[in-house]
Amino acid sequence: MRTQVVIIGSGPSGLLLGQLLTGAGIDNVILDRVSKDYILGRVRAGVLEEGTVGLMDRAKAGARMHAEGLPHDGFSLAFDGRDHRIDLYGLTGGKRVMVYGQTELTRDLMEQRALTGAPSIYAAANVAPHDFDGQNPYVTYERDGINQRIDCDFIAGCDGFHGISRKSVPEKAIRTFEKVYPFGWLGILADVAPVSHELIYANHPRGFALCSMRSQTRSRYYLQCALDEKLEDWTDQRFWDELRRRLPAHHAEALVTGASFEKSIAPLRSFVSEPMRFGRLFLVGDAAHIVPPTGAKGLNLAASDVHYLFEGLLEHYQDRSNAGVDAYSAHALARVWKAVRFSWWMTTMLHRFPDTGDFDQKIQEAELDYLTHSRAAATALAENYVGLPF
Ligand code: FAS
Ligand code: PHB
Repeated sequence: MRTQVVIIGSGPSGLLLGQLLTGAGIDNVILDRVSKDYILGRVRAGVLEEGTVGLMDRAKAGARMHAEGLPHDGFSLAFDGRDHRIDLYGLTGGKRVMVYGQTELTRDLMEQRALTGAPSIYAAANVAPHDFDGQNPYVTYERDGINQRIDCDFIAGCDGFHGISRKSVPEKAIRTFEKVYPFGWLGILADVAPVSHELIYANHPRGFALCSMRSQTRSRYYLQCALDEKLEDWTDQRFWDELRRRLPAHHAEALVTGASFEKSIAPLRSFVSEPMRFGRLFLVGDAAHIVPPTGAKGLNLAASDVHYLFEGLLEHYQDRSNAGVDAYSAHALARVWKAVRFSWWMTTMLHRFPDTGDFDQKIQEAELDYLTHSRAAATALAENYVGLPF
């Protein structure tokens, strides 16, 4: 088989890139090692920046997002028993975010791709990129016990943090930066009305809590937890009791509880690998970088990587220019590092660290006090949260 671009990974990065390429008449094949259902069974992000919304529209996959997604003009910081609203819309001259689950975004992209007939191969084992430092790269994989090969012009490594693409790059050619946080997030999904119409990020002496949602009838909550916590130790009742303790009283009293249907613990890390291009292999999304979800940046960074790579590939095929693909890594990393900084800053400001001393605690309090009393400080937070320009 031969195609123009092989995309390894059928998560948001791979599917969004695939849709944009197909729409531009650039042939591509998506490979994933798991099934569609497995991918749709993962519960992850919930907040989309306007840039991501725009790319979904350009990929002709935005209809349900606009119909069912929830535009949000602000969110609240909760600490010392009170709420402090960050007016995203007012502070950024009319920008907002869209609350719409990654699972649904992925489903929409899968459905649109199926309509185009562009090939996606699931349950592809032992996927491996080859000869990407030359002019004739190719990808091999195994399906139903038969070894396959796809020759191509370019390979997009959209295979996430644990994927094969970054691991296929010679160690001396790549530099990584990492910070692992000493806690995780215990998240649940429950079909109960959200405690508030907007998100609440709570800083509490017992630990961070986040109140989010997927719709007016489906809530998504998170609690900061120790890394050695076990899911089986967290009954729904224990979760709800702990969440109430970490919220201001009026929210704790209003909290609607019920049976959870998803419960998971995710570790938090900041990770960046440089560069993001190796000859004809490009790393995209989580394959190249990871952020703690506190800033709601993971999925949105994947989208901006896709934007830069798609524009570069479009230029290569339509204008016979390699300027875009040559600039991909520098362009993507410039935006990645600003989002990594913002996600680190939000995480550091809102979580309790095991070694948080009195001085660190006073700095956290001063940061929150400054944010809620200075328009300039709140504007800086708001412009990062809605997403810096592509
Ligand atoms: P993904 O990891 O989504 O997709 C990679 C795909 O590649 C997968 O389908 C995988 O099966 C496939 N793959 C991997 N190895 C392969 C191989 N060798 N061969 C073939 N295929 C292979 N972001 C937020 O903004 N907010 C959040 O709240 C949030 N919560 C998260 C919770 C968890 C537990 C995790 C892991 C991430 C979370 N994220 C969050 C970040 C997340 O949303 C990612 O940014 C997003 O999934 C990135 O999409 P992709 O780059 O497509 O990678
Ligand atoms: C979510 O709804 O899953 C979500 C929202 C905002 C975040 C992280 C996760 O910062």
